[in-house]
Amino acid sequence: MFRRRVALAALCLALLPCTPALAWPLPHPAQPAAPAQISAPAAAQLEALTGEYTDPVEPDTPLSFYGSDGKLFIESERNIPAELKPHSALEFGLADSKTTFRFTLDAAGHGETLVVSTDPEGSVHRLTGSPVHHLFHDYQRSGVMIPMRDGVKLHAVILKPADLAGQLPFLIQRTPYGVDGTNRASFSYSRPELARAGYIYVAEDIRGRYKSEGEFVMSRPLIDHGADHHDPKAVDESTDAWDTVAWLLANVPGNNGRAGFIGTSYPGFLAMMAGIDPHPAVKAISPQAPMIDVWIGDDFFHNGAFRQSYGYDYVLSMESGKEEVNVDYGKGKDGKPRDGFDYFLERGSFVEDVKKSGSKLLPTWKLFLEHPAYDSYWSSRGVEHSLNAVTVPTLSVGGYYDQEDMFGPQEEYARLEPHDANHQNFLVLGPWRHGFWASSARHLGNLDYTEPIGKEYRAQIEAKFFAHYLKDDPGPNPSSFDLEDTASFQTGSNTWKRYAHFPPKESQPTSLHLQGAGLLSWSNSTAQATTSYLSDPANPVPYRHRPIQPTYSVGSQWGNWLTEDQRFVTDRKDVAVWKFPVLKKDLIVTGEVLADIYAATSGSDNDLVVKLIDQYPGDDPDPKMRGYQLMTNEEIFRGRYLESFEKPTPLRSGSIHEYRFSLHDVDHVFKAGHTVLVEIQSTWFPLYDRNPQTFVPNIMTAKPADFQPATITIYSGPDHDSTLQVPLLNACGHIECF
Ligand code: PG9
Repeated sequence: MFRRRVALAALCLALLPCTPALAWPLPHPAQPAAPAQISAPAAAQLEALTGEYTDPVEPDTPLSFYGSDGKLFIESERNIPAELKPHSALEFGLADSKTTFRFTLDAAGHGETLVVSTDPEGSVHRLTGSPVHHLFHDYQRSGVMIPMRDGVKLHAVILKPADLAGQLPFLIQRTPYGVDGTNRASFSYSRPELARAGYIYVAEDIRGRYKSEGEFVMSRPLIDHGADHHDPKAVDESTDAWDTVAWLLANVPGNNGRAGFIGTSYPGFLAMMAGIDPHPAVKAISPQAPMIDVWIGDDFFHNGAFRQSYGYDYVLSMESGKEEVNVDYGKGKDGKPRDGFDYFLERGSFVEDVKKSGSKLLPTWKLFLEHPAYDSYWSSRGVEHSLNAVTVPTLSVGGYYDQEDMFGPQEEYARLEPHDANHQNFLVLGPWRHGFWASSARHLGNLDYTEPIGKEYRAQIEAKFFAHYLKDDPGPNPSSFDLEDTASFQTGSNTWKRYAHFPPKESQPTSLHLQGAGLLSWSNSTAQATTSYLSDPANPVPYRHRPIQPTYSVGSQWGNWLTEDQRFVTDRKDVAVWKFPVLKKDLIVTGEVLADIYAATSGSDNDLVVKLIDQYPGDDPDPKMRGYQLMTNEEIFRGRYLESFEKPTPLRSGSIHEYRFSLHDVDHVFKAGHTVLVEIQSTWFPLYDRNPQTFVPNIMTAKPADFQPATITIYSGPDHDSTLQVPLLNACGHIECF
């Protein structure tokens, strides 16, 4: 979930870096304890604190403090000026939040450091210069109810910059997560570059959410646009986008007749919908981490494997009412918050999760229970089937470490690319978690990008994209939009790359063979070999370090799990490992990684999880990365769907089956001195429900006795050559050079 009305800690985990600069405004601030009344500080005291304070670890959103009229103010690039209330001579707070700012003074009595109470890392900001002032337009807010063709009215907030003359385009975000908190401060905070550029910003509650009328349908299927476009009762997110644009053009003066859509995740899907059969005024869309198909590869299933903890948590949060509710796993016997691993293991299967939830049967839970396979209920929600034209310039944005919708943006770009005769299909990929390009951080978990890549993307690509296609005057040449096709922040080398197509034509799919004895090699071995492990559903492999908190709870580690060091599971007996010799030369892997694995099970159903890992050397200059096992690609496939996603079939026990599936795109340099690992396992819990490993018609209702250990055997050698296809950009003629 991209944007939720949650406390700061959850907000900064889910979306933005936990830097104090982003600690406010909160949409619904918690009520602070009333501070004792302190008399106003003297002007000289305020003067002593004046300055710009920078977090040395995340230096790209410094905080500026200055005195005016006997009051202390704070602002930053993304925070409009706000007055601070004195709690003591050196501690100040914001009127509407619990955030406090505590200064220390140097020997001369001038501000030296600053600690912001909400910064979980406890980082200390240091005085780095004079306060800096930023441009914030005078966005005036109004709330409206916009009628749709079927009479349902949708609630929207409009922000119009009163200080800008001339006609402006609309920038629209439609969302299920509530727009009441949208105002000048929140727009500047969440999209500083676009707010500064000046748009008529519109945020709209979709059907059935928050203050909008009508019924909410999760991932609402598209109607038949050929047939139904003029049927006033046939509505979907595309017609709602159309009707919204039509109403805005007619009712909001000062517009230039153009509209753009932007959004991340669910709002990304909604931005994509605005581009399907678009209103003629829609001139640009940027679907960011959109879900494309929640059964094939996004939020709820991956290749048929059910995302149990996510499907449970998200649906409970979203469908319990018109607004999100918090999900809680309760307390364990020790009185501590319950570990999600135990919570789901004890319940057994999804039907038990639902029964014991204390909630009524929610619509999407019902769908999970009654339609576990890819039938028309799911395929009708799959947007990829409708992506057969680039109707408007489209900027898809995705993260290589997106824990929710990694598949969506990659698939959207790939589906549109063959139809892109006019070069209007663009892609930006970077090593971000879900939506993390909204932050200006240089770090993601333990990863150090060395630059604020989100900020660079927003300023150099996103802002220019919308200016180019929407504004009457997009600005002088140096600021023009110049992306040919794809921009990717390549990990390992930590550099931005631009490609005329993704994957670049030069990248060559190359087989990495899983040989016997745990060896990875560019050549196939002449001898047949097998690698086996016992997969026991009673003791599944955790997908991330335990304890596992509810997905979006305060302090949840959900956001960064794809970047976690895999050493916590590599030595398990139910994880098979193949290793490449230490690299002599950098290995540049750019494009889609494919798994092609020959495997057998002693049971009649199974899951295969395949991970490609960059193992750092033991003497890496960064102490926290020494020996680190960083996943670059990973995916799961549920064996019952090998023949068909629509009709699951049992696997023949002992027979060898070929599992061929995508591990998605990557742009990574495995550096000389590093090692490449491939790992295969058959559980990844509780993100994925456990496969009973004995075929049952519906895994959602599997009984405890159905869950059985099974021996999984992976084959290597001439007849059954298990490989990973890796797209090499720097193949050096003789592949052994690595
Ligand atoms: N990943 C969230 C979601 C989107 C669509 C369907 C279900 C979940 C989100 O962040 O909005």
